[in-house]
Amino acid sequence: MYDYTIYYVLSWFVGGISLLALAFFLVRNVTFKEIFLRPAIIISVLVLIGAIFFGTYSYKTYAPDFAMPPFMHTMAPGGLAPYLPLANISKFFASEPNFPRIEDIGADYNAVPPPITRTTSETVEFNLTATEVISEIAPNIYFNFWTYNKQVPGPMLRVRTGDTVVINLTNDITSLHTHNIDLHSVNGPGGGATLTNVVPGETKSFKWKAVQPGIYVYHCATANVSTHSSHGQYGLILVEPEEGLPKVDKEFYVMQGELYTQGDIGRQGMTVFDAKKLIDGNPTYVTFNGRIEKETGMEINRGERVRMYVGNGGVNLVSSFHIIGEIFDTVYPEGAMGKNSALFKNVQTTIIPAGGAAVVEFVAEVPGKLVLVDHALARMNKGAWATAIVKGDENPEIFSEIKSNTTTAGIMPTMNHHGY
Ligand SMILES: [Cu+2]
Repeated sequence: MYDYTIYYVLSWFVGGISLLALAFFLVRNVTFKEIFLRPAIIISVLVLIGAIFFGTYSYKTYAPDFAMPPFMHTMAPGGLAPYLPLANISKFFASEPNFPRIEDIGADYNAVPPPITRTTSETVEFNLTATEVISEIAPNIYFNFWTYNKQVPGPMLRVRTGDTVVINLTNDITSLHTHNIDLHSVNGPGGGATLTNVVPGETKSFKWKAVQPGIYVYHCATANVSTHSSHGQYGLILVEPEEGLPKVDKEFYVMQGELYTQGDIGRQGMTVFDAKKLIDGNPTYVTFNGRIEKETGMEINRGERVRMYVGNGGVNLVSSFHIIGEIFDTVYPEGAMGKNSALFKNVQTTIIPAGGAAVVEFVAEVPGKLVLVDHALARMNKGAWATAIVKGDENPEIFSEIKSNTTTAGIMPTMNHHGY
């Protein structure tokens, strides 16, 4: 995992040594001294160094007080974007052996809690653990994810309107950072964040009443909020309406998220968080369920009615959620549900805001592969896609090929596997 980091450091080290050796040789060389060690040249160089210094000083920007509310940011006063202080880098490497290694960071699309059948309110309790782990964004591209329960997104939670919900949040002893939880389904300061700030090894609890149905995002809201969310700390909680949701055959849990890493997309080895890209809103990777898909995680039988709970952990992009090869017959726009809440019918693409969610439903009429995307399609190149397989017999009434006797060879350009 660190091969590439070692090569990187070595190349700087070897390069630096050779430059020093060259400088040493030149300074000792008589001709060099004769040419360059003259007052005019020395003064020019000093003036240049002075100009660089004052130029850099005059470029001081980003007053922290308008960057965000002062109580919500952790960067040093007057500092730039929240870069890692050098001390944190050494702290990271000292703690690194303790971080759990996770084979597959992606939450299981099928891990949706079963529908609630009871008709009375109860007190429901959830235990979540904030854990900082190491896992892969794609094969051989490693990242220090911050998680709830060692997965991205965190576990999907399900309660019923009227329930009292107890959240116990533990911060794993191996963590380097404070974490908390803000549930958008909570009415109260910080959505619970103010009551759940936990340092490594600590547990805090709070309770709240689920008064409004909907599908809600939860996330870590520790300063810097956007840094925690863009390390993977988000998930969904469904507050079912009292009467429940209509029965479907299959339910899936999907969340779009963003990862900001230094260097170009595809850089191998351990990749480091890039705060500048975060502030600029230019993620290196856009993912469904935490990482680039390894294998199809959703299976549907032809004719089944499917419901997907789709969230957007953000923190910068609005998702234009679409499934290539399907039409949503029903959408709960922005996750709105319950009495007097209107459903959308027959939708091709639905908007899911950063920190928002939607529910989409469809019947899989035709067998084959479905592709979930953010239809801002350049994001597919950054990983924003996932596949679902529909199994079963062909359905020629809905979809079939028309065999033709004429050949199109030589007329249509042949597409290669990249689709160019
Ligand atoms: Cu956090």
